[in-house]
Amino acid sequence: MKVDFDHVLRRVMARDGFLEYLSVYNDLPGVSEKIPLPSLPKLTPKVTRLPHDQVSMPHSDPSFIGVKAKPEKVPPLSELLDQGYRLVEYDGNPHLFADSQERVHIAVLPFPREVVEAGLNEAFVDAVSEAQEHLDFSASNATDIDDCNRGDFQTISTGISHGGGQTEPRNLNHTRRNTDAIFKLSRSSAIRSIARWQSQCYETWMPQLFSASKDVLQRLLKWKPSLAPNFTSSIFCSTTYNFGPSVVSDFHVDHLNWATGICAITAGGTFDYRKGGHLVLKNHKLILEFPPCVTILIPSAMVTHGNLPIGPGESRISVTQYTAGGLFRWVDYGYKPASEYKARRIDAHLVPQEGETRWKKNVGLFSKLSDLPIELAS
Ligand SMILES: O=C(O)CCC(=O)C(=O)O
Ligand SMILES: [Fe+2]
Repeated sequence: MKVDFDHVLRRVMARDGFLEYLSVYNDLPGVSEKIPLPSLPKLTPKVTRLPHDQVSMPHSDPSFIGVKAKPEKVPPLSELLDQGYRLVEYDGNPHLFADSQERVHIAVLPFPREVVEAGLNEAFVDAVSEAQEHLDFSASNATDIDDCNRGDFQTISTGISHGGGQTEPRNLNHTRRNTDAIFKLSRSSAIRSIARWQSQCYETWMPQLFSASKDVLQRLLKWKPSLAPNFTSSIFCSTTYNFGPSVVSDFHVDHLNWATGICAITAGGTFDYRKGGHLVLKNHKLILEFPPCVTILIPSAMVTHGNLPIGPGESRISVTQYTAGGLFRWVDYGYKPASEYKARRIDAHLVPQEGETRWKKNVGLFSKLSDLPIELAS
């Protein structure tokens, strides 16, 4: 019998007191001064404190996107350990990494057990493999083995985007054939549940950043109702599917993502997560064990990240959701291109210094541990 994973997830979320975020179309238009925290029972994540202050992380001058960097190979585990990297084992519980200001910076989050036990990983792999058979990776907004700049694997991106020469925000274009395959994939119950869970994780652990991302999506939908989000249950504007057999990314930053925004990554496949597939974070010298059906939230425009290889005969896929920084710029600049916005301002010389103010304000949206409904082990 076919399992509806999204239904199982919603049932578990309702039971556990998660705020069910039903639709991105709710509460339009949506900025509220005070961000209500999800009505969760106290959670007891593990917390690791990092010595870094997020304010000193890399960002572009106007602070909408990150800084472009050339991808490079991730050194082998033994070399990373020699360089002083720390291996972080996965123990099945939520694990938060906070910066020196006690702000949640990175989160490693298991999927609810009931959904995994219902066979999520297998269904995720099946849905992605089936789409891969039908997709044409030589078409636009897809990358083939040879030209994917994050590693040797095929990818396809879909959703609302802005940047890279587009005159205004729009849905990424796909051929008829790819549109059909993406539609089928994104309607599969495995992918719908992953999309919902990724957005829910963002809301739970970084509620203010979540709210800013939701606000941008809602404003965009109001500005141009023909824009179509990938999922009604997720506030992220874009999704990238990374196809197997071996998704092992080089060290990279996703510099076009919102400078302080989160990329939610969920892994799948058949591999020994104690031996490979780890997410390596260069800025923090961390090597995170990353099993199938675990979701990791990272600010992917500021943190250089990549994977360790998996073993021969193993397979690994991943799906990510994020929002492009160009979309935040479009909304902040009054739904105009940056050139037009600056040309209309008589005090255009102030625009660069406003970038620094924006950066500090947005870094302040990462939740403080003390603001979250959590119990910290003393
Ligand atoms: O698969 C992963 O763990 C990382 C994927 C990633 O960083 C990306 O798609 O940008
Ligand atoms: Fe990435």
